Amino acid sequence: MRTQVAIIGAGPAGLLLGQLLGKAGIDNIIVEQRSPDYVLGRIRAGILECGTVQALERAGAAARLHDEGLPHEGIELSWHGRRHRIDLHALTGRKVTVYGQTEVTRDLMAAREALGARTIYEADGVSLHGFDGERPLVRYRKDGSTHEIACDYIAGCDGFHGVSRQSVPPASMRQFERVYPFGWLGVLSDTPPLADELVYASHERGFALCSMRSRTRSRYYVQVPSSERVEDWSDERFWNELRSRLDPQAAASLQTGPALEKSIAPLRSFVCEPLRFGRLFLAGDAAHIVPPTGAKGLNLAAGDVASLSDALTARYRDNDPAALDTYSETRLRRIWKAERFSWWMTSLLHRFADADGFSSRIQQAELEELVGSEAACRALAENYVGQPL
Ligand code: RFL
Ligand code: PHB
Repeated sequence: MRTQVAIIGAGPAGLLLGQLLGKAGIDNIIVEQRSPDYVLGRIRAGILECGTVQALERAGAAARLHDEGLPHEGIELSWHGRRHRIDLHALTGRKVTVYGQTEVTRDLMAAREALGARTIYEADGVSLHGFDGERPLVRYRKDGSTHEIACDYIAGCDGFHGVSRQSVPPASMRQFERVYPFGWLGVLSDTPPLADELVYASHERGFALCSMRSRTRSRYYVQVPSSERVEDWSDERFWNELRSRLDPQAAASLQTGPALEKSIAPLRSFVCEPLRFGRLFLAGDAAHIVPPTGAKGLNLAAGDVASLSDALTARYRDNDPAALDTYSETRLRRIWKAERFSWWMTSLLHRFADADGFSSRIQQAELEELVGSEAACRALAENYVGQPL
């Protein structure tokens, strides 16, 4: 087989890139190790920045998002028994949209099918070759035989554990990492959301987040130590823990129900530099991870592939490689801004088991500053809503 761009991974980054390239007339094949149902079964992000919505519009995959997505103009902080609203729209003129990553993925899969573009699901043993030269190659096994895709470029969109970044000689890259000593235990339930907007709670017992997928489906998280096992969390234990971390009014209005999904996600900050190795480009979680506190992961991935598709389009249409040459540097500036914000929001709202008295007082002073200062709220709001494309 031959194509112009071979894309590794059919998560939101790979599917969106494929769609943007397809719309620009650039042939591409996606190679994914899992089945479509497996990909759709992963419950992850819920908040889209306006730039991500714009990218999905450009990809021709935003119709349902506009029908069913919930525009949100603010978020709430629950702290010391009270809730404090941050008016994102008044502070920045922008909103965010609540629309699940699962739905984004579903819409992109449908759009890809309508374009008639090729996706190879359940590809085993995917390997990348020759990206340091002129003729890159992707090899994989399926149905008992080995297949090869010859291409001009490879886009590594295969997430944090993918093969793309691991194919680069370690001496050619630098990696920066922080692993946090806790994770998020998440529950999805068919119950009405706690409030009209997301509630981020900072409490002595730990962080909690009340989010949603629709007016009838909620998504909740509580901070747990990294050593915790999901099997030890009955629904009842989860709801009691969540309730104990909310202000009294929120706790009283929490509606509980059976968990449709329950899982623990570790929290990590990670960046790999650079993002380009010859004809291989990394995008999304393959290149960087943020803790979910700032709701940035999916949005960064969308920003990466929007910029990569523009760069590849300039290369093919105008024979202009300038944007491909600056992709890594340009994106890394944005990525580090999101890394800083996500790290800061995580540090602000979570309980650290090893925090001494000084660190705890500084954390409390910073929360005090936030709820009392419009300038501090604006800084948070600008980072939270993100930039248009
Ligand atoms: P993905 O989604 O991991 O997709 C990668 C795909 O590559 C496939 N793959 C391979 N394919 C072929 N060969 C291989 N060797 C392969 N190895 C892997 C995988 O099967 C998969 O299909 O990465 P992508 O596309 O870069 O997308 C990134 C986002 O998924 C991620 O950043 C967000 O989910 C992060 N995130 C959030 N981001 C937001 O913007 N807003 C949020 O509100 C938000 N909430 C969250 C989150 C992530 C969470 N978890 C579980 C870490 C909440 C949570 C709890
Ligand atoms: C979610 O709904 O899954 C979600 C929302 C906001 C975050 C993280 C996750 O900051």
